[in-house]
This record gives sequence, structure tokens and C-alpha cells, in this order.
Amino acid sequence: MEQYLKKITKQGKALFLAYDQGLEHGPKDLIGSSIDPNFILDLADKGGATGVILQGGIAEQYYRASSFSQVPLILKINGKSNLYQSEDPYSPITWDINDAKKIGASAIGYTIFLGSAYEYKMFKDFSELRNKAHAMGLAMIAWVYPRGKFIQDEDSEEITAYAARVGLELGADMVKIKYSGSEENFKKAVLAAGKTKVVLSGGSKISEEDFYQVIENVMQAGAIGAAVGRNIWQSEKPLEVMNRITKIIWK
Ligand code: FBP
Repeated sequence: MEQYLKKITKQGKALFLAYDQGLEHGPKDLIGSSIDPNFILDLADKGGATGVILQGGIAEQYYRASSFSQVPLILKINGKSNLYQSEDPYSPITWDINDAKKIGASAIGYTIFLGSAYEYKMFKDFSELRNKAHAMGLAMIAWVYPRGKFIQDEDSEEITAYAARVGLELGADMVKIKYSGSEENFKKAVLAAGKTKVVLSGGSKISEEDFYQVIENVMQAGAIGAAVGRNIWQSEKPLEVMNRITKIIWK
């Protein structure tokens, strides 16, 4: 619901700097300066992000203690490593939601692996966390990633629209979904999400020009913005990339 999104949007649009990949993928993703959480917080601040996405440990040790805490914190409240490669993934809760405000959170992010054998557990976790988040005045963002042995193509038009719809059905204020290949395809996902706002989930690093085109396409399709990690901080000029993305989102 829109009332919860005020803190993490500007004129109804959003650009989140995602930085939970150290848990999801390991330090191999965190090339160059991006290994240092302070570098990311500085970047989020200078690049005008409307939110920074962190796991609780980094939020507690860096965000709370920093002068950058004017960039709203989106606490990523579940996560898993990629060392145990289950055909059907489950992402456990990693932080106590009751402490979310203590570390300065404005919103909660939760991953659902749609189609996994453990989907039912993630639906249950999500629903409980959502109710608590709203009672605390925090927005609830669902990362909905179709994944598991029954998912043939994680990025197809149909499955992406299904992921977006699940965000609406489960009462997410915002749903974060992967790119489905074209503006036309993505439009169907935005339509399926109804009143739940849609943001693009960045994905692995591609050429900067190609990435700007993806942002352009999803904005044309009706998304309100993007949550981007690797395509920003794996660039040699991360601030420049953020500035270009910002221009597309707020044009
Ligand atoms: P990126 O822009 O780097 O893809 O970050 C978005 C994100 O959702 C992160 O929050 C998360 O760590 C990562 O993607 C997970 O990606 P996957 O599960 O596809 O490996």
C-alpha cells in the first residue's frame, strides 16, 4: 500500500542500491572497492538512492554507525548462500524483525522462491513478517524469483507475470522481479501486479548501454524504478551509472 512506500520513494519512483550479494553469492561479486560497505553507503548517498538494501549485520555495523543513514534502509530479512545448491531453494529468516527499527529500517525485503518445494514456508514467513512490518509502519517488499525443479525458464514472460501477481496476491507493497526480455513482456507483469508497485531486479553485469536500455524499457512498461547492485558497483564508474539510471527513472 502506498502509505508505506513514502519513505523509500521520491515522486512515486525508486532507485535502490542492492548490497546483499556478499551473502547470496559470496565476496567474488564484490570486486574492487565494493568489498567495503562504507564505499557502498557513500555511493548510495552521492547517487541519490531512495534506499539501500542490506542484511542486518552490515546494517548494524555500518549503516547505523554512519553519517549516511539519511538514505533509507531496506532490511533484507532473509537470505541464503549459494554453496548448498538445492534444486528447490528455501531462504531462511536472518534477522529479528522486532529489531528492524533499532537499526534504522524503513522497509523490509523478503525473497520468495516461487515454485520451490518450500514455497509454502516462504509464503507463511512472508505473511507473518508483512503483518509485523505494517504494524511497525514499515513497507514490505517481495523479491519474487521463480526457482526450483518445476521452473523451466525463470525469465519467461508468463512466469515473470506470475511472480508479479504473487506480489499482489500476498499483499506486498512492492514486488521486485527479474527482467523478462522486452518492454512488451514486462508490461504484462506490471499489469498482473495491479496496485502493487513493480521494481526491476538488476541482474548480473551487462554492458552499461544495454543496461540503460533495460531501465528505459521497464519504466516504459510501468515499473516505478529498479533495485540494482552489480550493474552499478561492478562498473568502473559507479556514480556515473547511477546518475544515468536516475535520469531515466525520473525523466
Ligand atoms: P543485482 O542487481 O546485483 O542482481 O541485485 C539484485 C538481487 O536481488 C540482490 O538483492 C540479490 O543478492 C541478488 O539479486 C540475487 O540474485 P540471484 O538469486 O538471481 O542470484
